[in-house]
Amino acid sequence: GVLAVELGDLELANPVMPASGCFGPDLAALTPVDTLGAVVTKTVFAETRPGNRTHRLTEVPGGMLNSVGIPSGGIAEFRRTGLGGYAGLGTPVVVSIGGLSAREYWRVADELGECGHSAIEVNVSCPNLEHGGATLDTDLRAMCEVVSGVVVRSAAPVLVKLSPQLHSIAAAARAAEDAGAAAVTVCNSFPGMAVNVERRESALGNDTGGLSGPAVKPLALRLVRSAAQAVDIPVVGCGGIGSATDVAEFLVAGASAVQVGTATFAQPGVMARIVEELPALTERLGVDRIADLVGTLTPSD
Ligand code: RRO
Repeated sequence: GVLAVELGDLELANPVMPASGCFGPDLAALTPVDTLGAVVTKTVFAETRPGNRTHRLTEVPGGMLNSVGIPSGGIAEFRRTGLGGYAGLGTPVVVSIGGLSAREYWRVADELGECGHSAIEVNVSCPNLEHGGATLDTDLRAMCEVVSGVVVRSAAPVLVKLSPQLHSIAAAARAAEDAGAAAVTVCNSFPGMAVNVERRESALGNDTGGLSGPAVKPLALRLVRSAAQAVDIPVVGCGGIGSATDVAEFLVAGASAVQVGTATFAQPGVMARIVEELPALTERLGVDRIADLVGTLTPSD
């Protein structure tokens, strides 16, 4: 079809999927999920985790801050509940996995086994989970160890979700490619915070959080461009996407597919609407297939 895209061996009916953590089974029940290119689960850990204290979300101008802290029921429950409730929705499922050490990531991959999922997305970039003061992907050797270990354990393609605040997104994307990643997702939320001046407190229970939404879109676009120029594997764009035009911008900048996160909080139907609007936009932009837009950015006159 006009909207079909490829992420390596993974074929998607269209380029639109939710960002990890932004689309639980509850929202899925209210949405025509089979219209999406894929669904992406909340990051799954090996064991149960409670997540951070409350005040996990706060609105800021142009976006949202979160300090959710990856509550997880653990991989055993995730399997028991049919991919955490995402199985059987008629849409490819991408399972986001996390850990505090390489062994933990590998255990999740081992126990996931072949569970009917279409891909794994390795989360090496949660801003609310610091591996010794930074996200895991700031240490490219540690990241590669994690990713290559997941790749050998997975029959399904492995995506790697990267941070926005790296010294070089190009170097990190190349490292993920060398470790066997089928695609990189660029990018996770940006480190941020909001201050309540009356109370002399952070607006978030955990003090700092991850910034997402329209405020980060130009930053994410640039990172997508840099990553796409650096690697031969596809890039999945993520950061402030809320319309069909935004999707086209990310594809032109070099993304082969996109993730929608923050926009789904205010507009649960936003992804379905974007998918509906994409054929007309594709036609208006003068290409036969939406995939023909990927990486077509030219220098302005
Ligand atoms: O759960 C979270 O706090 C969280 C995660 Br795992 C992530 O990868 N990105 C984010 O903004 N929040």
